[in-house]
Amino acid sequence: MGANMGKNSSLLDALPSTQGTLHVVMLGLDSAGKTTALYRLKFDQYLNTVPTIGFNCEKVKGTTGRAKGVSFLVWDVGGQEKLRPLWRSYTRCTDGIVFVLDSVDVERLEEAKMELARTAKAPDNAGVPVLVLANKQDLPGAREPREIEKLLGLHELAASTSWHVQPACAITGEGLHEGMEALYEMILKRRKLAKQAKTRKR
Ligand code: G3D
Ligand code: MG
Repeated sequence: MGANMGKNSSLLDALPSTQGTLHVVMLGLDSAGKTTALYRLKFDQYLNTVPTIGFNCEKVKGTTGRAKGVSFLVWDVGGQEKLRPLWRSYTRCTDGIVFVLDSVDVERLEEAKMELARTAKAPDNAGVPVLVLANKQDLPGAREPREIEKLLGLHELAASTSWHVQPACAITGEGLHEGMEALYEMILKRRKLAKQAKTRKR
């Protein structure tokens, strides 16, 4: 954790300009693989990094499909409840949520489900697309996307919340960029719908 964490303002001042960058928050239970996924996404490209101040934050570029060249500012906020009021002020207008799941850890699936529901149902996050990274697919016993869909209760989320389950292995990086592409597609779809709704109102 950064030792120089002062007031909110100094945190915000430390952030890079994010014009045209999509804001993505990475969530999930401890040891699901959030940090591994973030640095694996980052590792294949060489972009400026942001110093870690109680959490990790990296600018990552999409490499596949329409997400190619798109900049994402990805926040790996960890499980540090204490810091949430602080980062919430910055992540309020998040474009997407990446929920990282340990696909083997069946024992904590219920806990993961609750955490995801809490996040998706927060008023700040209404309609924000959710990418579920079904991580650790390299391990024996890893659950398949279809099963995870059911176990996480994704169908119970609000109809306005679009979601996608992407099997992944954060260690090799398999599935990570495909996941970001899927998230980007959902973000575009949401924007298009918002724009149409606005036009109709006129
Ligand atoms: P977190 O940031 O969500 O808390 P980490 O999780 O990224 O710190 O990862 C927790 C542990 O899971 C790490 O192992 C990491 O290597 C492992 N891990 C992450 N992704 C994968 C994956 O796709 N496959 C496998 N097999 N392991 C993964 P350690 O041993 O360091 O605790
Ligand atoms: Mg971590």
